[in-house]
Amino acid sequence: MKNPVKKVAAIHDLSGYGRASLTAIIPILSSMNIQVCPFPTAILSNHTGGFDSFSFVDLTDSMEDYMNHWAKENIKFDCIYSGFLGSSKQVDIILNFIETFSNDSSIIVVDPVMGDNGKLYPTINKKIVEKMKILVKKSDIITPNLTEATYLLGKSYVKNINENEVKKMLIDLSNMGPKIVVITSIPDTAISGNISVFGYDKESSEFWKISCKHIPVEFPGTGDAFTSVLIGSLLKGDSLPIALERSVQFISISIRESYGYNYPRREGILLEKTLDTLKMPIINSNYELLN
Ligand code: PXL
Repeated sequence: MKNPVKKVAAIHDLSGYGRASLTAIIPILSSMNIQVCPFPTAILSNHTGGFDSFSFVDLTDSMEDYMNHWAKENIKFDCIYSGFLGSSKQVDIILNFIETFSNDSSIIVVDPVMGDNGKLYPTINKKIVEKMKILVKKSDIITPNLTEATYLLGKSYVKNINENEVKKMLIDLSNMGPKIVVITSIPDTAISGNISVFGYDKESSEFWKISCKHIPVEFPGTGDAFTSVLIGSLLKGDSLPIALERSVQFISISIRESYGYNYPRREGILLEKTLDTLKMPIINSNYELLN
């Protein structure tokens, strides 16, 4: 049976405050006319980026029971999208989830949410990094930022990286399993003041680059927003470069919308002001095919 509305299983934490993970993913995909079914990995009072403290309930022990009730309903998802994990053990549960709830046309997206700016987030440990590599093997698409890409490859983080080095990382990551690899948050050394996203499609051997002006401010949750728009766009049938461009545009528009207001950056981008732009046709004027 074809789903009348595309369904995404979203395997992420619920952080009550701060517009990250599920509180960004649900409104974005819903605005793109896609149903989100959350499979929560942990419940936090707020995300861990920029707040002095947070409560953290790891849901590992309840996840099997939770998904067994879905299994009885014989649900199949058009996309299974995982992100922030509460423990390394959750990888085994997610592998089982993929087996149970996917069919031949489902896309498996792993955003290996582990860190940023060269460092791991406070609840992420080496065991989670190791298990994330196993999850990546089973994916069709991964969307690490530069920090997460280096952790997956066991490399050290360097901010100044040239295009050939990025291409090598994309190929090395795709050799771990996924057909499509996207690396975000790459400072553009060739054009100073720009930041880029690179995508690689293993089947067509094409490398795509989408750049935009770097606005010198960091908002937590933008990685979750980026991958959500990418998934929404791909599920609507857009090509990879157009989906990448739409995602870059949405993040760029949202940062510009938010930047001018005086509020704590840890509260994330002002999604509520920009969600409507997801309904607009995209004018793709930016993507480049690299040779
Ligand atoms: O946006 C990634 C993310 C997800 N979940 C939690 C986080 C973060 C980033 O800080 O703390 C709990």
